[in-house]
Amino acid sequence: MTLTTKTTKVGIIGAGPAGLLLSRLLHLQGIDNLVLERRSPDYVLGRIRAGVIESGTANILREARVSARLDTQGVVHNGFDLCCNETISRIDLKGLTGQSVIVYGQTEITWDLMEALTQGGNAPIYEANNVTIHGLESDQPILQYTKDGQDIEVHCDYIAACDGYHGPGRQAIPKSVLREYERVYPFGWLGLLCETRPLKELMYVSHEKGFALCSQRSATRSRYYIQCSLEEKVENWPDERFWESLLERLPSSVTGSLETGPSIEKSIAPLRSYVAEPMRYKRLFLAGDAAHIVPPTGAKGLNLAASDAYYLAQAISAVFNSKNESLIDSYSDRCLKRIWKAERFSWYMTSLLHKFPNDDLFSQRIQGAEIDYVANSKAMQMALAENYIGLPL
Ligand code: RFL
Ligand code: PHB
Repeated sequence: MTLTTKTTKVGIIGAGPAGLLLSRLLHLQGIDNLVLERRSPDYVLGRIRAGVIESGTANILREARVSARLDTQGVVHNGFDLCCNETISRIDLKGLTGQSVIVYGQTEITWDLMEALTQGGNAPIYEANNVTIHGLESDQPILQYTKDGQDIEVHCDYIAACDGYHGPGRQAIPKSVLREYERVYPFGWLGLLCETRPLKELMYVSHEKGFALCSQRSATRSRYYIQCSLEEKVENWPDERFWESLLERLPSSVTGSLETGPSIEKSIAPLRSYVAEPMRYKRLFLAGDAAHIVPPTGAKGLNLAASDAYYLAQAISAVFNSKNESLIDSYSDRCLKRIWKAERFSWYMTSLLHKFPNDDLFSQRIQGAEIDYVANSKAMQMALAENYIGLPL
């Protein structure tokens, strides 16, 4: 087999939100880069994930000049409902903080970024197989991959691993350097996407049968989640069973207005909190889910991926455009400060709203008291709102 050699300033593994956004921001700074993605574009766009965009993330997307559809089709949400059995408390994000969030799917952001990269002549390389990292101890690390039966190596100044939780990037950091922090929750989320009119705002529900969330993608597309056990299989959840379980958990004032319909997609996601430190080793940088996972209850995963990409683009462009290495040296610490606060918030929301199978009665009462406190205290609502809209970049 012949070996083709290429060079680039920044080799990026992964064409999820972190990799695509980093590529776009670097491209706008005139910094040559190459994105390698092992899946096809359709596969990447078929993954149904996040839906809540912080205003800071929206500003990054504006800076990346990929916000035309976000700004016209994204739905601004000024608050959300927090429910416990029949009690509904509105968390007035706008009233409490002066800010809102935008509901706009990760699929749409991914599409907007793919389109911008392709238009800019910097399209990712999809179906790049067996990506491996070499020469991390040198000044020119190498990414090797195969594409259409050809072996290709890319000589890079820097490598950005934006390859998600299971990618090869983090594995390339020696075990003696990496510190890992993890919490695995004893449940998952079963999600259903359907073409029906959603509730007006998002609704997070704590119920004795388990957590539920009513979310949305657009005026005609809804996304719902229910807490499920880790042993559940999607095949055992025909739509009728899903709707029945969801309706059981919602307050009765809402059940009449909930539109049900056939699912377009249904999947189960386990819940995990995870952080890897540091997010840099030599010329390799981790960004997004490659370095950290949050349970989705706080709606922070995509937003953290965006802030990492933003900090990394700033740091790399300072090196190439101003010969200044200070931001690249502080990249990991700068990201981790923000990440740990989002980890705390996501853990808090998860602990507050889910039913923990092994909780004793004392823990259940404490959880009930906490929900009651949030429902009735402006100070608690303020703390929650401030985190939900996103801490400053
Ligand atoms: P991604 O999106 O996982 O992208 C990583 C990419 O790397 C590719 N890859 C490889 N490419 C080449 N070679 C290899 N060996 C490779 N290995 C992997 C993968 O194919 C993939 O394309 O990570 P990134 O870019 O860091 O983005 C992170 C976000 O996707 C994630 O944090 C969010 O989706 C989390 N999340 C939410 N975040 C929010 O901010 N708000 C939300 O409302 C929200 N809801 C959610 C969520 C995640 C969920 N699931 C399924 C985990 C709801 C759910 C149910
Ligand atoms: C979603 O719409 O997928 C979504 C919304 C809010 C969350 C998590 C997921 O907290």
